[in-house]
Amino acid sequence: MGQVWLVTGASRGLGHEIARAALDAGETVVATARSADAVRDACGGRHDRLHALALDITDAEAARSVAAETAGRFGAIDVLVNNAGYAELGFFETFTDAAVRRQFEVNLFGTMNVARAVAPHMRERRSGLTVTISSISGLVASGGGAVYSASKFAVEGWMEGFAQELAPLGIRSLLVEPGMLRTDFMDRKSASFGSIHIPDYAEAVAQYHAFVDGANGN
Ligand code: NJP
Repeated sequence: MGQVWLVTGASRGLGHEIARAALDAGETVVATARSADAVRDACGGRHDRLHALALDITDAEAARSVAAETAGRFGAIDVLVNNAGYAELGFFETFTDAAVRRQFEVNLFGTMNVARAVAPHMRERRSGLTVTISSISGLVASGGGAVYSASKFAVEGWMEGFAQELAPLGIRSLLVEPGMLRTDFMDRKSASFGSIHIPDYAEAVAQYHAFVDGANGN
């Protein structure tokens, strides 16, 4: 059975690749995304050690239930890959307040929901590894990435502190700060863009969109 991994955002992109690599290494993987079918399809159907579950990370109760089901069924959660996230791309003033809050709801509070659901199971066994996918944008911000960076800076601060609280209880933590990866991240399937038109930013925003379109898929 290997170790038991719980991966969020495993229907596509980095989460899917991590889930796949863990399966290939002989681990048992509970792979989640908002649709369990999407996870299963991405992994090419059924697999003995793959358990696909639906989890929208903004739903704290669902996160608790996925963690309980995983620990109940397999006796442990050895590795949590807290990966699910997306980007609100564009200039700060072009975002509604609701869009900014949605960014934090998923990237920060959603990621916290999953960690809060899993930590008790790891504490009970005095063992575990939490891997949190942050971003280079959690360390350095640039125009067009203000809102996304704000959410990932928050993830960095939270996780740097939480890691120290977990360490004495035998739980290791890893914060990952990737640069640009060739996933759906910059695609309109995943990313959202500021919706408010502000003439002062129009030219810069057009240049930024051209940059995103060029980077998408590369
Ligand atoms: O993105 P993408 P990545 N609840 O769009 C899921 C960070 N990062 O793999 O439900 C649950 O291909 C979504 O699932 P679905 C980035 O911030 C990336 O690149 O089917 N799941 C899908 O599986 C993120 O933290 C780059 O829509 C939710 C997955 O998340 C991580 O890497 C650079 C969800 C997104 O797959 C993985 O992103 C960087 C929700 N509410 C950091 N919302 C980069 N790619 O360049 C979304 O610095 N998902």
